[in-house]
Amino acid sequence: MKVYLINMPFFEQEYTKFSEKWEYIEDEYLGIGIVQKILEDEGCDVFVNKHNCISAMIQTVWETDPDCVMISIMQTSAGLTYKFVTKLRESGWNKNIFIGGWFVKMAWREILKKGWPIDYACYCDAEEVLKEWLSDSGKCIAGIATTENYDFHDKSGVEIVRKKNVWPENYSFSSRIDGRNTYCIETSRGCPHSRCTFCSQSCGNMIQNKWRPLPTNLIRKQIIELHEKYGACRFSTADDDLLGFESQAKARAKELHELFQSLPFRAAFSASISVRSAANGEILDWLQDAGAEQLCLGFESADENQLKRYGKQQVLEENYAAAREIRKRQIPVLPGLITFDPFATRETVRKNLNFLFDELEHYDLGKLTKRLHLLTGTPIIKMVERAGLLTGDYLYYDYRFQDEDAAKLFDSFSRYTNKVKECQKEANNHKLQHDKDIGIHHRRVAEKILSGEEWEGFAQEEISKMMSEVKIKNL
Ligand code: B12
Ligand code: SF4
Repeated sequence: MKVYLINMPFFEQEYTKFSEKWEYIEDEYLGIGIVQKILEDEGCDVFVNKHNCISAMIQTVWETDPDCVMISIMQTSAGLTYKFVTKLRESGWNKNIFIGGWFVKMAWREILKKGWPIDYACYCDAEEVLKEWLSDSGKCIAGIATTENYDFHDKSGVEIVRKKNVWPENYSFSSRIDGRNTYCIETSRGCPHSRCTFCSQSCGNMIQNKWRPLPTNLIRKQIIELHEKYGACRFSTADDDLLGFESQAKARAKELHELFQSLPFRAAFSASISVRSAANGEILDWLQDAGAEQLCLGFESADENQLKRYGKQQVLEENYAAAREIRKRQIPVLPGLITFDPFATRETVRKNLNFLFDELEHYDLGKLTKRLHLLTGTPIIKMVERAGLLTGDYLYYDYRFQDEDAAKLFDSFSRYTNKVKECQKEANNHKLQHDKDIGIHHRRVAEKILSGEEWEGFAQEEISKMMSEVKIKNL
């Protein structure tokens, strides 16, 4: 079978806006690489899309004439994919279109009900179903929905998929490209909590028992292979939660420590762990000693009500305890903090920014405008809808702020961000993205805005100071 494989391009992501892009996270896509590897192993001819424009993609589909166009879709590429498949059909192309990825996991019902001109929608991981589909594409397979067998999937598909999920027994390596600084690895799948109201894992988690570790011999194999093939020594784990359930997080940290220590070279890695695990100093010590150089932590809020709204597992005190332990060890951290949501008030924003500035000494510009993104299929959408604040549709939901003051604050932070962004970019060009002397100016302006006083003149002065500091630091 000839397949044209598309990782659908998407609009600008938050990570890359300013200084927040984590050095360890490169835009590497394990999922689509796994799809490619499975297809190739099964003897398919795979053409990987290189365009980021719809007309060029359509032209290439006609030129390569595949039996099937396969597309990986994220929420951020949903609108573009809809346009693409519609236009591809309008151009007269009538062979199979097969879609998958996180947006499909979350929105396959809407996709089929709205009559997207596609043939197959995979709402689980490719390892679980793709081989079976390749051997008989006419079969009804739990995990791959079509318009014809919609009712079966709607009624029992998800449950069957979860029960028959055998990852990591069917673990598949991903196709890779040469020349990265950091390579992604998996050490587990799923999330033991799976209940945050804004997160895809709360509905799209198909992993049995929510979280499953990869045996350490396979992690080791992954690392060694990437080292031998590409010289990789830096790894970024794609796990939602590196350590899993609270009851065994410490044991897993120890196990990973042993594994990294046993490598014939010094490896460094980044990972996401739960706030609860990070509040445990012993766990942090194991990880740091193993080579963890950056941690991603979902604090999400320093406001009790907001934290509850988000359905986080931890309580406020745990956020503070984790911040303390992290600071003590000077571990670079990428804090998840969703400051603005439809129900935020000035007080919510103040608490969140104070937490960021005081507890984490983190002054990243991107954080000032961090707002909740509504992912299709997540529980928080119902809450926003009930409050009459929901706008947009399943392709891209949006919302209004309930509190006028919060709306004004968001507008002021956005305006400040626009004013200062060229200066921040200049700082980034000189590798000053994490420089606290530069960042502190953002803090000052943020505090001025929060105080309700006139801030624009003050911001201008701070920007000028920042500019001269960037120049001086660069001499
Ligand atoms: C690493 C990561 C990133 C990296 C790489 C992104 C990527 N697409 O791989 C970076 C930093 C670039 C990133 C950015 C963003 N991310 Co991100 N990211 C992740 C993370 C933590 C791991 C991704 C991963 O490697 N998973 C493991 C692989 C094996 O799974 P997979 O990619 O889903 O692929 C499997 C299946 O989906 C399926 N599949 C995928 N494509 C196809 C296609 C076909 C035809 C078939 C049959 C099957 C199939 O089979 C694959 C193999 O098992 C996930 C959480 C997670 N656990 O997945 C969030 C996650 C994917 N990210 C998310 C979000 C929201 C974002 C951003 C929008 C954040 C932002 N606001 O800027 C951007 C968008 C960028 C984009 N469009 O890709 C959401 C997606 C929500 C959604 N419903 O679409 C997730 C699920 C987090 C969450 N829990 O909500 N992210
Ligand atoms: S935000 Fe993190 S903890 Fe919450 S459900 Fe998603 S992956 Fe799990």
